[in-house]
Formats: sequence, C-alpha cells, structure tokens
Amino acid sequence: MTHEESPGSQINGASRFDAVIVGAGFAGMYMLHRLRALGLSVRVFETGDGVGGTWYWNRYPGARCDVESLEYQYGFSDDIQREWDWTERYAAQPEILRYQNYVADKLDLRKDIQFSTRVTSADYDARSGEWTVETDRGDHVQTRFCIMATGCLSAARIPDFPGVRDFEGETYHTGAWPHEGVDFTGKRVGVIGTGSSGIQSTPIIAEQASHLTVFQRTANFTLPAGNRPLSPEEVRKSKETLLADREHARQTPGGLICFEYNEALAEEMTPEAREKELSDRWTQGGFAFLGSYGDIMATPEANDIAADFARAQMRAVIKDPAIVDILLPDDHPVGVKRLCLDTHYLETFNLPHVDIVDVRAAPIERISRSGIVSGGREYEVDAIVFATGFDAMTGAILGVDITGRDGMKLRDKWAAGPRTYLGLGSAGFPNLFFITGPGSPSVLSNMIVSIEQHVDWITDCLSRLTSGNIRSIEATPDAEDQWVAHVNELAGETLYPQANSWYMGANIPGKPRVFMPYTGGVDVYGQKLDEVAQADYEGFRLGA
Ligand code: NA7
Repeated sequence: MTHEESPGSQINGASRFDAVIVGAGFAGMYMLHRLRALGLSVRVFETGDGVGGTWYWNRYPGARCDVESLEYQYGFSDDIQREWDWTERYAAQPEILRYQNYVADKLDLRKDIQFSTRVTSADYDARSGEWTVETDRGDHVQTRFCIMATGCLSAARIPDFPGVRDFEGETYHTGAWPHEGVDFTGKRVGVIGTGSSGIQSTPIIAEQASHLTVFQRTANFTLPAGNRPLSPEEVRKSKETLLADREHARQTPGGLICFEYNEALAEEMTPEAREKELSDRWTQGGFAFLGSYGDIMATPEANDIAADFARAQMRAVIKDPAIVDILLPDDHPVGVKRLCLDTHYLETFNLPHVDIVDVRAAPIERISRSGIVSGGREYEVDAIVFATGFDAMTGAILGVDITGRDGMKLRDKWAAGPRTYLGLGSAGFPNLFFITGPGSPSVLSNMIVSIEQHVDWITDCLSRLTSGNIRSIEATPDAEDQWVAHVNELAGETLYPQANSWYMGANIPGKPRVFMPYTGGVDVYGQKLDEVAQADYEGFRLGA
C-alpha cells in the first residue's frame, strides 16, 4: 500500500458527540486516536481535504522540517515507528505528509474526520454544560468537550499592501501553496519575506526563475541545516531506541535529544573553548548552536559572542560586500527570532540573476499591476511569493468565534494578549482545551513532543472526568493570573522579548506585544502538568 494522500471517507450525520476536535494535523490526529480508545464519540472538523495540518498547507518548494526526522515523529506507538522508514535527516514536506497519511490509514482515523469543513463558532451553554459548534458547511453539533488542535502557525497572512488585488501576475502564499505545484521556469519572481519559508524556498525558486528578487525587512540568522540521507543503519538503530529516546526528550528543555545543552556560562569558558563549541555546533547544523553555553539566551554579552560567530560564518559565504551589508542580521540577538536552517540560501545571492532589496530601509509602498514598489522604484515581476508568515499561536484559535460562560468572547478576553492556565484552558471557557496553546512550550520545543504531552494530559483528564461523573473542568481566574504572570516573568529573564518576532505577535499590525510561548522548557513544564493532575487538577475547578 502506498501512503499518498487518501480522500476523506463518508461519515455519519450525527449531531451530538462527546468531543469535537478542531483540526486534523499531528495534534488532532493523535487526540482522536486517544479519545476513541476512551470510548468517547468524537468528530474532527478539518478545513483541508486531507490530514496533515501544517504539512498539508505548506507545500512550497523546499519546505522541510527544522527538527530532525528521527525526533519529529510520533512516539506513542512502537508499531508505527517500526513500520516507517525516514529517508533524510530533515524530512521534506511530502515525506511528512505521506507519514501522516500512513498513520491516518493505520489507525483508521478518517472515518471520524469531516474534511473541507471550517469551524466558524463554538458557543457554551451553561445550563446544558454543552458546546454548540457550527461550521461553514452548515453543521450544528453539540458536544461536551471542545478541543482546539488548530496549530500554532496555521493562519497564513498576507500584509495589507495597497494595490495587492490589482497585481496582474500570479500570487502565492507559502502557507497555502497550490497542490499541483508551481513552475516558475522563465519567470521574474519576487519573494517577500525572509523567515524560514522564504529562506527555504528562495534557492529552489532561483533554480527556475529567470530573475528572482527577494524583499527583506529583517535579516535573519541562518545556518546550514546539514541535511543528508539517513543511512539504513541509523534508521534501524533509531527504531530500537525511539521509545526510550522519547522519554529522554521529555526530560529536556526543547524536547530534543539530537544535541545536549552545555550548561557552562560563556564567561566560564576560555575563548578557545567557546570558539570550538560554537564551531562544532555550527558544523553539526540545527538548533545545537543555541545550546553552545548556558547563558546564550539570557545575557546580551553571551549572546553577542554567538551572534558575532554566526555573522562571520554567514559573511564568508557571500561574495558581494554590498549584499553582505543587507544579509547580515544586526538588530536582534541570535535565536530570539526563530533560527533558520537553510540549504544554500546565502549562496543563492551569489548568482547573477538573484537580487535582494532591503525593505527595512525602504518599505514596500504598494503592489502595482506589474510588480512591487519600494523606495519609489517598481520591481517588475510575473509572480509574487508571499513568505510573510502567520498570525501565530492565537490566529487560528481566534479565527473561530468562541463564546464562553455569560456570553464572554474569547476574542475580547484575549484582546490584550492570550490568557491561559498552562496553555491548556482559559477561565470562563469550561471544557475547552487548546493543544500547544499560548502559555505552553509549543513552538519553542519539538512540537511532536509537546503535542503528545498535551494530548496525553487531556486524555487522562477526560478519563478522570468521565469516570468520576464530573461534568466540567475550567481554569480558575487565580491560577490563570498566576500562570500568565509566571510566563511573562520567565520570558523577561531571557532575551526573547527583545526582537520583533511572531513569538511576540510583532508581525501583525495591532496585535498586542506579549511573549506567547512558555520559556521554562518542556521538562519543567511536564513536571508542572504532572503535579497539577496529581493534585486532582489543582488550579482548575471541577464541576459536578
Ligand atoms: P515568518 O518567520 O513570520 O517570516 C515572515 C517574513 O515575512 C519575515 O521575514 C517578515 O519580516 C516578512 N514580512 C512580514 N510582513 C512584511 C511586510 N509587511 N513587509 C515586508 N516583509 C514582511 O514566517 P515563515 O513562514 O517564514 O516561518 C514561520 C515558521 O515556520 C518558522 O519560524 C518555523 O518555525 C517554521 P519581519 O521579520 O517581520 O521583519
């Protein structure tokens, strides 16, 4: 059997379920599997016409995970990991999507997923203790538990450039890429954005385009991913250790074991030892670089050393000094915006048909009928690729009109920034759960580890509620206030809030600047989750 994408199957037309799950990416798929095993009736609604979430939508050329394949896979099933062979150190999007389809087939998930359906609203009724969930397909279903498995980077966003609708060429967003692919051969292409998606797609688009212009607002730190095929021996060995490795990963800050954090502080190391550590980790590729010493994300002095090292490596690849000036990041510490892993990104700017335009100095004024206008100059293009990112972490949740107790709207409650207890629930919204929600480690960790951590916790919680005949669980305002303050305080001890990043909501005009993920690490966070569950869900109110 191949594991290409399979179409959704017909599902029954019931209108009441024990649980509704929004989204069929990694989180929704595993949540469905666990809740079914509890004997609950479950319906998943998914906007796409297949499973995959992030990996369903982000089909742009060069899309690749920045966490290593052997760690970026489910760890809950020995069978699944034994049957699946990863081929590359960092899996490309098609391989990850094939894997997700294989899991959906193996666990027979599709029969409970309604595809091509966007959830539009969820309303809580205190009298019945039930949620009413509505969709753009006219569904109107009742459920006791509502679980948002909506992903952290799933509300794709094109900035509101004047004239964007007048452009007469082709336009694409990396996060909503056409399934049939795009052929840029012989075309003049403009890529706007130099985050991970822009940095991954630029070298491949340059191979096809007759001319490529990249529009950069913020120069990003990027290092060679060091992608390569995995040997059969590596794959075989990983199968023997995956379950133990996953347990180990949960005891690390990032949910990763492909590198160890060096706990020594920068000043405790000799310059030679630091240089060697940075150099070894740069060569290793990936996020190992950010584990070079203990205070790299905590003090400007320590961070500067790593940032200078990174800039020197980047500078060495670029031939034209004028381009060096544009491409070298100089306005934020390394690692506080997501570090990018690339394959020949900087080298691409040594090609004669590739240009970079600094739109920090001269912001994009408008899109014309035939191109992009910046600094009073029109850059004519046949196609524009918006690699402009997402309304991260809250965009997809708040894209659903959620109304809790006493008519309170989640959008209003979160107007000054997301408020959750543990990133899992919000006061006033009983039986509503967020998987990897704001206030949890989520995007600062290996997402699969964090997803499994939340899904397992929610499953145990629902098991406790159903077996104890308890109708509802809801974060208390006190616990939530303390958690929000704790998350802010921890973030304030790091350098993270110093950059205009999507972690801070800074890429969305008008979005409150709040550092959204929990910086304390998957290990510490996991202990907290365990303690809360063991104390019979302390900080939550259980309702009979
Ligand atoms: P990112 O990382 O949010 O990158 C979006 C890029 O688009 C970034 O370079 C932005 O510049 C740029 N951008 C956004 N709005 C504008 C405007 N108005 N003008 C010019 N440039 C703009 O999204 P990605 O899809 O690349 O990556 C998302 C995550 O996916 C990534 O971090 C990995 O975790 C995987 P800015 O930096 O805001 O100045």
